[in-house]
Amino acid sequence: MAYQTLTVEIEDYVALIRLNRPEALNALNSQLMGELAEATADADRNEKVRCIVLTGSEKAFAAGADIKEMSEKSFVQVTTENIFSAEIDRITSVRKPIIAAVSGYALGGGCELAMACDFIICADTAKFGQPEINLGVIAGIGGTQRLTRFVGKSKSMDMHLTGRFMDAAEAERSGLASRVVPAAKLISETMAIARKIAEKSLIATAAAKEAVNRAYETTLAEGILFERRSFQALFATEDQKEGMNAFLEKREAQFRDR
Ligand code: CO8
Repeated sequence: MAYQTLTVEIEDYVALIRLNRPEALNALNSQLMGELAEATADADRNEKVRCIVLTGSEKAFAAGADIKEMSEKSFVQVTTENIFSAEIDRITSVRKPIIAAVSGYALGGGCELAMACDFIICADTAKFGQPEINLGVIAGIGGTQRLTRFVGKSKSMDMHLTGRFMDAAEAERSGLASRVVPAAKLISETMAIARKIAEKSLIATAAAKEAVNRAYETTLAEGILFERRSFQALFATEDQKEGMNAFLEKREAQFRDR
């Protein structure tokens, strides 16, 4: 399918989705969010895709929601349109792992979009921020909740109240990004990580994703029970037998998603 605000390339079972509105530093407008929800759902259905990488340009992952598109909206409009909430929900309901590869600015809705992915690898040039406070508003697609869960209350408050940016080193140190890589290697390194994930059993990666995400939704005891049941259920798959037999036979496992 052809998109106007992003591109999709599929290689080695990894879909690389690039946001592509360079004239606005990949600011998220309704067209981009609609296309992104469609592209991720498409990748989720596509048998040639086992992991997804979402990225932007070297200068910006995304500089936030499109301020031009939003500025004149009324309270009634933003309430009835419920902007971007359906799109973010569609993206977070994708079963396959999604890695955000962040270079340059990930601000406002851009930071929120990166956090809605499963984990973030960033370039040493990355700058994260929730500067909505400077526009007289606050984060609107999960930032106050997700950033707080990533980095804790103190740093999250600091970011949301002052609008300051966090650099790559601080993002890694505080748990927002899982790894920092040199900017020139961001895509190659992230694609290598995605290819590694793509080699695993799709049933197991989806179960791992679901169980980790559960940690944000429930109590420890419920989460542990959920994990235990998922672990036990995986013994009904051929991939569990293949994975364990391959280890014992000292060979590479050949997972077949069964
Ligand atoms: N929206 C629209 N256009 C943008 C945005 C944006 N968020 N960010 C940058 N642009 C445009 C600029 O207007 C400019 O366009 P033009 O050349 O036509 O004037 C072009 O991109 C290049 O930008 P700059 O010239 O400003 O580039 P600089 O390198 O000087 O600065 C910055 C880069 C620091 C990233 C700067 O552009 C900036 O501060 N941008 C805005 C960042 C921001 O405030 N983001 C938060 C937006 S609000 C938000 O995300 C709310 C999320 C929740 C929404 C939920 C919906 C309900």
